[in-house]
Amino acid sequence: MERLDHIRDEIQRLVKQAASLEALEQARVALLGRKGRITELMKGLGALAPEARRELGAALNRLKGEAEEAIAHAARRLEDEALRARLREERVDVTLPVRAESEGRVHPLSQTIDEIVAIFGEMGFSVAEGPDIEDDFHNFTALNIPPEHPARQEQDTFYLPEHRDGRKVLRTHTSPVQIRTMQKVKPPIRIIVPGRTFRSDHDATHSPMFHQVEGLVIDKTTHMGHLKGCLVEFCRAFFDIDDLPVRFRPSYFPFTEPSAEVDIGCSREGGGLRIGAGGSWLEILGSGMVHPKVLANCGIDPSEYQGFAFGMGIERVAMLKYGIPDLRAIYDNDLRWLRHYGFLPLDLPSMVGGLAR
Ligand code: 2NL
Repeated sequence: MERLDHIRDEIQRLVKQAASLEALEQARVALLGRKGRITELMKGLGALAPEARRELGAALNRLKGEAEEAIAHAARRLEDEALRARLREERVDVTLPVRAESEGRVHPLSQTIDEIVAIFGEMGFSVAEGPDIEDDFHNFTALNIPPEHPARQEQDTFYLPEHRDGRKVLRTHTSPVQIRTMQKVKPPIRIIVPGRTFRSDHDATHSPMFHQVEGLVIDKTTHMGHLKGCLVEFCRAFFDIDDLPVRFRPSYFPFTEPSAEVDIGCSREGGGLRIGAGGSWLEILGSGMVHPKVLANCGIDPSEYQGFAFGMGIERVAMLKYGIPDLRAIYDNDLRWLRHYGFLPLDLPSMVGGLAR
């Protein structure tokens, strides 16, 4: 019993002194391990008379419990201390600016998409997305594109091998996402659809994979005035020129009626091009009132609803805005090019203080 009191003091000393979880584990082994002090005493119980064995056995069990409790308590204390130390040391200041020497850049196409999304976002549009691989109905038929239309030819469109439910195609525009939205959502609808698109075209000014943003607004009384106001506002915000001239020129698309091409003012001097007032025009968007047949194809009653749609090429507007001369360099992933034309990660596009800085 005297030895037990002695061990009890030792437990308190060992456990208090343990400065780390490793040291505590050593103390546990020294007391409760296979050859630990308490374990050894328990092994010796068998040699005692029944009376003494019962008394000492009970005392040893109590002592074992106390030791386990003290060790668990110390372990919790050490874990708490370790966590507090980490929280003290490993603080991250999320308000710090990006390091000037940071290598990462946002690709100008991503930056341009973010800017376009920010502008239309302020006008109440949300972003919709859909699959790159489409079926004939969503990519062509629903859009009132006739079977003999050149866009449907093998030459212009990437078709996948014949499939059990017909021929699949790499979408040639992002319109199928709008078709899917109209099939699914009861108007009012106000979406923009940025994304990858594919056409069998490859030269200095065409890439077989490129990007588009299309937009769609459907409501009971949406009219051409809304189309014009929305797109004039967009052009001026995107190019950051308040008095940018914008004109609507009659055109034709199978999926809109009437249709209009949108031009912005520019000046051409000595082979150069400057966006802004200047007597010349540059086409940047296609648009129109959604054809009643397209609405009907999507299960929307054209006598109840109407709306407008538009589309633009992202590479083209990115090249215009940021003075990128060569389309092909956009996809080369040349880090020198990215360092020159890319954006810092925190150069977030916003309408406050201009979109691009
Ligand atoms: C262009 C022209 C345009 C649309 C795209 C559209 C989509 C649906 C219904 C009706 Cl679901 N129209 N999209 C309309 C007019 C023009 O894009 O030049 N794009 C680069």
